[in-house]
Amino acid sequence: MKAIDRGAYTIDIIDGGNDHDFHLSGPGVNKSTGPDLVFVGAQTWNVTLNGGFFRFFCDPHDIMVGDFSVKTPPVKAKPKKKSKPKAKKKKKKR
Ligand SMILES: [Cu+2]
Repeated sequence: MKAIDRGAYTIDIIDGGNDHDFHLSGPGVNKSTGPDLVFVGAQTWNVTLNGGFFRFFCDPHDIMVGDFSVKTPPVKAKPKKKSKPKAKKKKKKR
């Protein structure tokens, strides 16, 4: 499966048939070129993909399907901060 970086994407879709749609589904995204399938033409979507497993498919046709994953950043443990006592500034004597 193809894995892509997370981020904002512009997707150019050409839906060429009045008995198909293009449907993208994954965490935070569930969008299609039209539930009634009759749309024919181009659409541009701006989507933010934040990680996880995504499927794209044509609703009425099981074989028109694909998938990809969006990389999730590794969870970094926060380094423990050692609190160093700040050196006190010496007051200058005038
Ligand atoms: Cu189809």
